[in-house]
Amino acid sequence: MDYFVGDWDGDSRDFLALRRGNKFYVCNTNATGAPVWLANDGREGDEVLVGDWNGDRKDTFAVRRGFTYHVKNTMAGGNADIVLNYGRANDVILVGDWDGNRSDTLGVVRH
Ligand SMILES: [Ca+2]
Ligand SMILES: [Ca+2]
Ligand SMILES: [Ca+2]
Repeated sequence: MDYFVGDWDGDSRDFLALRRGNKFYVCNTNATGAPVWLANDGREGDEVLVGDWNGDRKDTFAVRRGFTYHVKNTMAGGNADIVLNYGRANDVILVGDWDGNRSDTLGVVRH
């Protein structure tokens, strides 16, 4: 099981999400309600990145396979909004708002 932290609903409070297999579960509040299950096409073993890719203040997932990234701007299931190739397959990738425009992008670390 993998855990992620992000502001999924854009209320500026970060909360937990978790992944079990190819299913994502997202919590938005401390309330005891069951987490929201998200259909997702992630595969076990994918690396998952969290960021606000489109600057709407809501964090969403991007799934990495090698140097291909499947970026989603919503929590709905289905195809990625953006598919891009970046860096090299064994790069260490960091997510951040490097230019201060409120949208997150990828950065690469090479040793
Ligand atoms: Ca939130
Ligand atoms: Ca967003
Ligand atoms: Ca940015």
